[in-house]
This record gives sequence, C-alpha cells and structure tokens, in this order.
Amino acid sequence: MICLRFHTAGESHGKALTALLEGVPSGLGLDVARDVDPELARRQRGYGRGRRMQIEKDQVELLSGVRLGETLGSPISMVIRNRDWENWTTAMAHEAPPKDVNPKSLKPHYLPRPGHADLAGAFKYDRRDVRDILERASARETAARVACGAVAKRLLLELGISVQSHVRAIGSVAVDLTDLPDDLNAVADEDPVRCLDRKASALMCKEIDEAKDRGDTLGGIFEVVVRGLPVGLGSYVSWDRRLDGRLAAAVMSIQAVKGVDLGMGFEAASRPGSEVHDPIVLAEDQTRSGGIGRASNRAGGLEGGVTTGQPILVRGGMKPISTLRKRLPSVDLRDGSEGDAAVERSDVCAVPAAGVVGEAMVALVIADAVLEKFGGDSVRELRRNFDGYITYLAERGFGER
Ligand code: EPS
Repeated sequence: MICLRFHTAGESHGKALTALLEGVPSGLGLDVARDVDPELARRQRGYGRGRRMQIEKDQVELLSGVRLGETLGSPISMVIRNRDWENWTTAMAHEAPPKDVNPKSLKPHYLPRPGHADLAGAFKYDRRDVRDILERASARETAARVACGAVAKRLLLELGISVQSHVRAIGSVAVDLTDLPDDLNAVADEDPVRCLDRKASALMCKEIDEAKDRGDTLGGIFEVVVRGLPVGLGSYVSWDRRLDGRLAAAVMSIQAVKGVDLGMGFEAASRPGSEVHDPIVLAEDQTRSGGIGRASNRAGGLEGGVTTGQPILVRGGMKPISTLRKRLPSVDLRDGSEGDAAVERSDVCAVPAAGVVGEAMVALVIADAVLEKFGGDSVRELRRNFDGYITYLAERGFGER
C-alpha cells in the first residue's frame, strides 16, 4: 500500500490486539461505537464459530489520531482487549516463568497441526513449543484488520463507495447469484452463514453440523462487492500498481484463503472471448464512468488493473479450519515420535467471518487507490478533488484528442 498503511500486533491469547493505521486524511467523522465496533461484531458472528466467540465481545479503544469525533490526519492507533486473557496470564506471561512452574500451566503444544503455520513456523523461528507460532498465526489477528478496514470503509462512504460481502459456498453447497441487492450486507447479516439464498443457507448449516459431529471442519467461498467506484483507480503502467494484483494479494493474505478470483475468474480461461469480454455501451446515467457503461460485468470491475466503474467482484476461497477434533497424523517435536496433531479450541467453519475480513482488506486497498489518485490531506480536499474528476468526466465529452 502506498498512501494508506497499517500494521497489527498481538497474540491470540495475549492481552490485546493493536492496530496502527496511517494515511487517513483529517476531518473524517469517526465514532468507534458507530463505525468500528459493529464491524467487529459482524466478524464474530456466523454459524460454525467456536466457544471463544462467546467469551469475546470485541470493542475498540482509540489511543490516537482522533479528536472531538474527527480524524486528525495523524496515525490512528486502536486496541482490542482479549477478554480471554485472564485465563492465559500464566501461559502467555511476558516474564520468564518461575522455576517451580507446572509445565502444563504453560499450555505448550508439541504436535503441529497439518494446515496451520505450526510446523513451518517452528522451523523458521526455531521454536519447539508450537504455541510460540500459533498464537500469532491465528486468525484472531483479523479482528485488528477489521478495525482498520472499518475506518477505510467510513472514508469510502464519504465518496459514496460501498464495500459489502456475502457467502457463495460452504462445503459442497454453492449458490450462483448474480442479482445482488443494494443493501447486500443488511440482507446477508440476517442469515446465520451470510448467504442470500435461504434454502442453500439451511443446507450449509446442516453440513456444518455434520462436520462438527464427525470432528471435522469446512471451508467455502465469500464474495466482496464494491459499488460506487469511479473509472480509473489503479494503473496498468507497472505491475505493482495494478489494482487487481493488489486486491488479490490483500485477500490472499487472509488466514486460510487459498484462492482468489475476480469477476468470472478461472472460468474465463475456458470460454471464448465473445463469452468473456463485456460489451461497451452508452450509459448516460453512469457519471462515475463518463457516461459509458457495460452490458455485463464479467471482468468484475477491473480491466488492465484499472477500475472500469462497474462493481468490483472479488472472491476468496477458504480452506477448512486446520484444527480438527478428529486429529490428523503429526510428529512430536520433542522426541520425533509419531502421534496425533494437537487440538486447540477452534471453529468448525469461519467462512461468514472471513467475508467480513475480506471487506476490510478490500476497503483498505480501495481507499489506498483512492488516496493515490485524488490525494488530499483533509477529507474536504479529497472530496474536492474527487468531485472535480467526476465533473470533468461528464464535461470531457467526445473528440479526437
Ligand atoms: C479466532 C479465530 C481462530 C480461533 C480463535 C479466535 O483462530 P485460529 O486460526 O487460531 O483457529 O481459534 O480462538 C481461539 C484461539 C480460542 O481460544 O478459541 C477469532 O477469529 O477471533
């Protein structure tokens, strides 16, 4: 990210998660109870989550960057306290343990779980107790991403750009919906798995129950939808300025995501061009794309790594959670003996939550691209630049040069 940057810190069972977001212009109205906490609550929901989500009630405490309800342009730092911390003060203490400590109270794990970062991380960071790895590799970290993403979403909303999501598949149940409601999140949030098709949703919940009974886990696919975009964000001139690549990296970086596609995605590879590319049509009402629109949106809102003005449709495919109660084979890092992988309290399925995290990551990338094109140290300046561009798109008209 070029103009908007963020960092997160924190272990899953440590004191807190922290997030530092830099590059938000001044003068953005920000009320964490209204803008951030509801996003954190959305991430905590979804059929298939484990008991941890009943313990936590994620809320942000602001430490900097906001005064009297408006951003200052300075770094915004946020803390999300882990309520579960009180049960982990010994195992996750910063201090060296006392000599007579009961080793079990340190809650070590020596049998890495296939699929989690446990084993590769143990080699990379030269640790044997894989708790040293899993605490940070855990998807608990996504709460901090969602906090940053909520601020990015708030900024985008100032320009009439919305970022929403829904679940398209869980396990073997998939839906292929093209007509998405304007209030996508309001509809999806009412469903236990954030799926728009109630019949499919019931089947998804059934598959989750069955997986749980078997001691197994499930993955699935979420789709993030961005509307209200102007034509021209991102660029084709250099590989790292392409917005499709930047979005793919951001979504792929979400824990357990193994695949990302845009618009038609992989399906486009097997169809002829006439069934893939979106015919260009006059569309006077589409002021954010200069009065020129598309008869379809198979490209998913991007051509040449640049926004077309059509909605961005980006999907993430999540593998099943790697903590299985029906343990998979592993090797004990203490003595090399074969055994069953460690079990940590976990979720059976977290695809609905991953969609909310996907919104956050996409919002951060789009907000970055907006700031790159329109600049602005204050929201007023950003809006002036943005409005000037949209007005120019209308005035530009047609001509030879
Ligand atoms: C959590 C995501 C999951 C949960 C975690 C909370 O992370 P992981 O990738 O480690 O499976 O397991 O909860 C716990 C570690 C726990 O104690 O239950 C989240 O999204 O907040």
